[in-house]
Order: sequence, then C-alpha cells, then structure tokens
Amino acid sequence: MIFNIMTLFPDMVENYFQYSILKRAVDAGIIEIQTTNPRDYTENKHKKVDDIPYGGGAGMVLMAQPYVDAYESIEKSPKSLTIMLSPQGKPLTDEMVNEFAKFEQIILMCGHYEGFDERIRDIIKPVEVSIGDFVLTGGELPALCLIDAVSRKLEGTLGKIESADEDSFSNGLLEYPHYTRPREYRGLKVPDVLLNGNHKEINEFRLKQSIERTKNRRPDLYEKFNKNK
Ligand code: 21W
Repeated sequence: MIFNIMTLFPDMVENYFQYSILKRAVDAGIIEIQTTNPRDYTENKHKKVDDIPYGGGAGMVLMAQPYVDAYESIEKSPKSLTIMLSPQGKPLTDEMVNEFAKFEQIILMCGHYEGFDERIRDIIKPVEVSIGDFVLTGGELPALCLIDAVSRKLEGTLGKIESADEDSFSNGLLEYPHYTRPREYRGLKVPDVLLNGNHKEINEFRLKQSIERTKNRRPDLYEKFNKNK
C-alpha cells in the first residue's frame, strides 16, 4: 500500500515511520510512504502557498494552484483513494479504516490551520475525513492516525502477538482488564479466575468484564453491540 502525504511540512510526518511496528511494515515492503510538498509546485517567485481570504476574515487560505499541481504530479494507481483531512470531514471509524485498507494507494491532503481554497475540493473531489470533534493546528497528525490505523489492518503488519482480531471495536466491545506478575501489588490481587487454568471460565470472565466496561464507559457502543447480537 502506497501512502502519499501532501503536506507543507514533510519532516513532521516522515519521522513517525522510523519506529516500532510501522518501521517494520516499511522495511517489509507492506507500506510505502511518500510525501509531496505543494510549496515545490508554486508558480510565484516567493513560493507562496497561501493568501488572504476573499471577502475578508481572519486566517489564510491555501491557494488552489500549488495544491492542485502537486496533486496532479502524483502517480496514481488504478485502485487509489484521495482523502482530505479536515475538521469538516466524516469522523473516522474502524469500519471506514477497513474500507480504506482495500485500496492500493491512498493520497492524503493535509492543511495547516488554513482553509483550503474551495476549488481544491471542486477539482480533486476528495473524501473528507476528520478524526474527531476537537481542533488541531493541522492535518498532519490526523493523516498519521489514519495511516497508522490502516497499516495495522494490512496482512503481515502485525505479528501473531499483536493480532488485530482481539482489539476493542473489532468485536464492538472495549477490552477486558489485563494483569501480569506479581500476583499481588500494593494489596491489589489478580482475580483468582485468571490463575486457575480453566480457559472456558477465563473467557467467560473476560467477556463479562468487557461488556460491563462498555456499558459503563461507552453506552453508545453498548447499544450497538446489543442490537447486533
Ligand atoms: C483547524 C484547519 C481549523 C482549519 C479560514 C482560514 C484535519 C482536524 C484537521 C484546522 C481550521 C481533523 C481558517 C480533527 C482537526 C485539521 C487544522 C479552521 C481556520 N478559516 N480532525 N483559516 N480536528 N485541523 N479554519 O483539527 O486540519 S482532520
């Protein structure tokens, strides 16, 4: 899977892929990261990428020309998807991540506390995605979130140990509590059922804990879980 990140700050995103599971995925050739900087495509001598908004108001607006030209310079595979990271986008979910994981190439368009000139949307027609109802300074972290979430769904990225099937959201429930040694810490004991080796009982205990947790913390997910049953 090729990810092409359009950003004015390529250094900001490149470092993320030098660590841990994603580094392993890059080294194994499961994912490939490319960046494209619209500043390299400006046609004005000051390499300007933004300008003041028509009609007035605060903030700057990303100019269409550098962005569209940068976009058109990217080599596109037949199964490619273009996503604009934007506070106005559809909030990202695990189901959306699963759909995105079916593409061969994803182009991610980041802005940086600047609106996009609307004609960038008119011409490129990207899918617009947000990562939640809070305001960031740019689309780079959202792009990394999306790439991270998609990459771990790809065959071979996760080892057996990190397997994705047991995650929260894959079964619609939050995770059960985990314990490791010692058996007692500051007077707090590991639940006996986890020590008795009866895997049927252990699974029942964990499922009950998952359901209880989901009910208390995420009534929205709990309701969905009950409906799907
Ligand atoms: C924040 C962009 C505010 C635009 C006119 C000129 C991408 C994001 C972002 C950002 C504005 C996501 C303005 C959750 C997020 C993102 C930066 C508003 C200011 N108006 N998901 N300038 N939260 N954020 N425009 O912030 O790009 S996905």
